[in-house]
Amino acid sequence: CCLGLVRVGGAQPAGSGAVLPLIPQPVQVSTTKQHFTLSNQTTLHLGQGIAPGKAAFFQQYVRKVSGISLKTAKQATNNAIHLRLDSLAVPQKEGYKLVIDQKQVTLTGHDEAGVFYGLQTLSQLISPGPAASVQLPGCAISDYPRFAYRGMHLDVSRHMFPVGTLKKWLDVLAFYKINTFHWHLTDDQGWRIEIKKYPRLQSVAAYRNETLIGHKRELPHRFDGQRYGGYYTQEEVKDIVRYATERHITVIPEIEMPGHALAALTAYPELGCTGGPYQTATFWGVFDDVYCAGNDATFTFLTGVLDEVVGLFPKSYIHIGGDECPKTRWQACPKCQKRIKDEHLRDERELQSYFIRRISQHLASKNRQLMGWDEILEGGLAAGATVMSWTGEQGGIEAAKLGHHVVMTPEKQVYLDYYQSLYPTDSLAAGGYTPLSKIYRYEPVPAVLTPAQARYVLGVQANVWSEYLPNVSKAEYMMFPRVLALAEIAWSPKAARNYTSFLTRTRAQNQRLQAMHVAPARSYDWITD
Ligand code: TNX
Repeated sequence: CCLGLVRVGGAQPAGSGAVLPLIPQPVQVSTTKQHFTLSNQTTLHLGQGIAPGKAAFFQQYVRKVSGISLKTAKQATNNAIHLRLDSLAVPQKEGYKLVIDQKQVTLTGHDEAGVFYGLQTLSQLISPGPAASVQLPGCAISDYPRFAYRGMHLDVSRHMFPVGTLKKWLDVLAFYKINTFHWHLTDDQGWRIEIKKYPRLQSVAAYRNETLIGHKRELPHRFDGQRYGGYYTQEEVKDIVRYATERHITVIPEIEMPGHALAALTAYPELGCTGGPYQTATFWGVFDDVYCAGNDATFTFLTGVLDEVVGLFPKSYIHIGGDECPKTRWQACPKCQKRIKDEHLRDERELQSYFIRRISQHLASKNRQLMGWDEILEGGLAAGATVMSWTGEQGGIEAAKLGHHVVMTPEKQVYLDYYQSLYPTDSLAAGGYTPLSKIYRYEPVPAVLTPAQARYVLGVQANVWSEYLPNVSKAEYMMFPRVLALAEIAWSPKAARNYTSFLTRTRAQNQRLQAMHVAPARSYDWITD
């Protein structure tokens, strides 16, 4: 089909040598015939301003995949990897230059993130496997990201994953230069973050009965009426945030409101319009019972929750969900109707906007910015809100035109809970079809935006909803290698994109994923379009 028509990217200059197995494709690469030999004799020389711990993860990675131990050195020597900071030599934020010749490796970063990403590139050049020495290809790479926001989302409400696994995945995200982890912590099927002020979130909202959930073929062990659930303690949350920060990944927490709130309502039924009783959802979907927008207790509860959340996630955006909120209960609720009247609102859509604005003002008082799914545009967008465009591109386009920041996550293009193949025997997924090629060909900046409007597009994110991901191996099967396509569209220049080259490099990455104990799908072997 169309593979032959894909323009060969400008990133690999004509006449340069072999294609390096890197993902994302750097801005500029040229290769030489020389090689640098990495061995136990190679030292790591940390230049001015680079903290000794900065290269520790790189030393660990090299040891893990090859057995080679690199020592750090204060003095510059031959047979060394030199790390330097120089924001003049590398003017772009998060950018780096990497030069490998026979004698040495020189890595110059614009900032610490740049040095970090250069080390990721260097890590990717190492073929995994035990060895006394590894040959690194001679090259000169100049690189920096296209987008400042390069994200992956993970739903831990429908199914939860261990802290150790989250850390492993954070390592992998960093390896591909993704810098944002959007952590979907609450939903109808379970509340997964410890909030000390509201203990019933832990004892009630964190659990559900497993009788109806899922699909018999995929989840036979779940049809036994057992309780499913759990939550991340505040200590675990802090640990994840610390771990991510060391890897230049920002963690954005999501606390869903006003919809997708059934687990919280089960714990605190007085926050729903009918007063309950409710039951943490035992099947997937969208539920009519949402937080009551006419009850001030709802706002007391949510601001109480958010105050603890703000303390756990320093500096990040706070994502408040905002998607898929049915208005059925609000229509029948005297308190909600009174609020509509008192606040001179036109309808329930404006009531939702009132809800989000009130939360946004609270976050602003804590110096935090609100992020939400594109339904937060309904009834008017809160000042300063950043929009995540998931139902398509329209929400993102509208928000950018209004001068709001936007992250593009359109479901039909980049959802990783959708099928990656058309094989009838493929493992059950949410529906939809987002093969590797489709994600790779997605262009995050909608063509209808003017250059000035396009600047509001911060970047792009892939979303991993976990309804049909009951365990780690299924989650990895769905995430990898598709996350690699996302990583490349988020980082590499548009002109450098070349699907044929991407497939070759993805095959080479398979080994590296396995060295990191990740089991990817082999979706690159499927003819998908
Ligand atoms: C829609 S995407 C949802 C999620 C589901 C997902 C399934 C979004 C903001 N909401 O609650 O898990 O579809 O693909």
